[in-house]
Amino acid sequence: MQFCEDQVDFFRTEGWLAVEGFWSEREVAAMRIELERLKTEGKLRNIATEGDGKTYSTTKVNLQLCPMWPHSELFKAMPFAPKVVAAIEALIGAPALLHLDQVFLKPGKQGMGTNWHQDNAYFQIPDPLKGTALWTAVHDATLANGTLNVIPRAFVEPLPHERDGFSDHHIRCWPDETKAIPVEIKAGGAIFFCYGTPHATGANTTETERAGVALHFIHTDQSGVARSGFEPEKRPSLIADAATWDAQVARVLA
Ligand SMILES: O=C(O)CCC(=O)C(=O)O
Repeated sequence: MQFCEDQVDFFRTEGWLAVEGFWSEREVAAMRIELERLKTEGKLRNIATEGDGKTYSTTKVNLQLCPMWPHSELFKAMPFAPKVVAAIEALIGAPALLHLDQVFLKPGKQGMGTNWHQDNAYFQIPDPLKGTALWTAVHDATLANGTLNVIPRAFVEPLPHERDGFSDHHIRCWPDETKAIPVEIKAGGAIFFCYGTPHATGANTTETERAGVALHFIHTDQSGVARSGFEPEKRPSLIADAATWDAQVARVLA
């Protein structure tokens, strides 16, 4: 999938970009099967706390696995699908590196949102447009099940962050929420948002789960200064590998 100039301009001006149908139905089906396996094997853990950042919640659930790649050949191959490489290079420039991979899964009714933050509060790269998340909607992401909200054009200003009391490790900020855009997107859609864009997700008030797989990428020239993610010397180069991705999708669906 090649982005047109308008899409790239939109990303660089607004700090985010939504693309419906980025992944095929087959690919989404494979992701769901693989997430089910990881859940059944107990690989996802509840990071929701009671407000003190320490005591785990017994009523609210925010399931996370970070990183995913040691546990899943499918998710290990996903960042190198040729359309991902083309999209990332169009948005942040080439050469690029995989920085981090993770999943956020909110079970029906109990699923808790992730509070406002800028990824760059963690990663600290000098140019927030040279890093981007690719957030994949594994299920239809709606207002009711806690889709992603973004604040457009806010990526240039780093906001003060504090420990988020409702997570065992996250930090959060308090942007002007009147400017927030809730981005509803169908399963298989992708939302790209640069490292400076404030974003948050809501609670899942529906009966069914919703998952988002978040892959983070940086331009190679930011790698020496970027914090966290893969160790700097182990950040995989973004080289397209159609054969491995196609084979993994076929294997999981078989
Ligand atoms: O899906 C979510 O709940 C949170 C996503 C997020 O905050 C991120 O990808 O940085």
